[in-house]
Amino acid sequence: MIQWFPGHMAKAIRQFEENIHLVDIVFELVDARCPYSSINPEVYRISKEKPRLMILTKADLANPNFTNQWLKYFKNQGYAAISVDSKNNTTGNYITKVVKNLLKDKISASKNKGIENKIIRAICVGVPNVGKSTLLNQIVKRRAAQVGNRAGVTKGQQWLRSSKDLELLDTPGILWPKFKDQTVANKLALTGAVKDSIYASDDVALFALEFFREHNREGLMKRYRLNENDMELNNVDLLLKITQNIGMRDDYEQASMRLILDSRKGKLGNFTLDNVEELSKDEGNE
Ligand SMILES: Nc1nc2c(ncn2[C@@H]2O[C@H](COP(=O)(O)OP(=O)(O)OP(=O)(O)O)[C@@H](O)[C@H]2O)c(=O)[nH]1
Ligand SMILES: [Mg+2]
Repeated sequence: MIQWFPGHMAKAIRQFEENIHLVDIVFELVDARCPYSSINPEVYRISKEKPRLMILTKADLANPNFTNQWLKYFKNQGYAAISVDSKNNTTGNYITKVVKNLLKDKISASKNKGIENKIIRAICVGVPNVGKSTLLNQIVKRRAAQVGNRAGVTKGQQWLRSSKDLELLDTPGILWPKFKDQTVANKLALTGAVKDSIYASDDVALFALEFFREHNREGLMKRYRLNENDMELNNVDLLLKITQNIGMRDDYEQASMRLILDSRKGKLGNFTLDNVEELSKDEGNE
């Protein structure tokens, strides 16, 4: 069972609620590799009255066809939605343009009142490690916010100022009190939104194997030198085989972590864990 809701999360949610009235727009970041599972229900509850921009981050690691399907899905739900690779230096200008376009009525209303350069304030929220600070650094074009490849780098809220009339509020990642189900928890753990110390790496590795053997079979076989016979093994035996092939003998926990880190780095290929078609099937059955 993965369950994580320490006190500082509750504090982060409270701060978000306290500051929502200060901003013109909410950047709701979700991970393009699991855009549905990383939607935080708390974000909707707190920000539903505000203009919102859904940003699918890490699109460079996701399956591009799935990203397009998800963008279509969110737009059908009435969201403004875009996907980004925040490693790309053009992303900051792109976001600035999208935001000014979304808020153009508000900006021109201010102009009519004689305010030439209205300051637009945005708050950036999402699960831990989704890329909030990295994205804001791209917009302000300097390393103003600390970033790092683990969940929980940003500890408190911080305003960043861009030269283009934008003020941006970076926030600590938030998870919600109860994950809907363990599949969601596994997806969040695999993509790095949950601290690595609080889940069993072999559980998440077995979940990953189940997914990759079906969806990224070639990438999995190549990375760990697996043959067709190996692919007949059940997940537990396949994990043991991989453990041997990468020279970790019987340390399957360490091998599990390696598998998780390799997949996060894209070493098994691009992937998207959430499938729009499965979702519409589920909704149809309800
Ligand atoms: N490949 C790729 N990596 C990204 C992207 N955006 C962020 N990252 C990486 O993801 C990791 C986390 O980025 P942060 O910006 O610190 O994430 P955060 O959402 O601020 O995380 P917390 O402050 O812990 O909640 C870093 O290693 C970034 O380099 C992206 O679009 N593509
Ligand atoms: Mg951060």
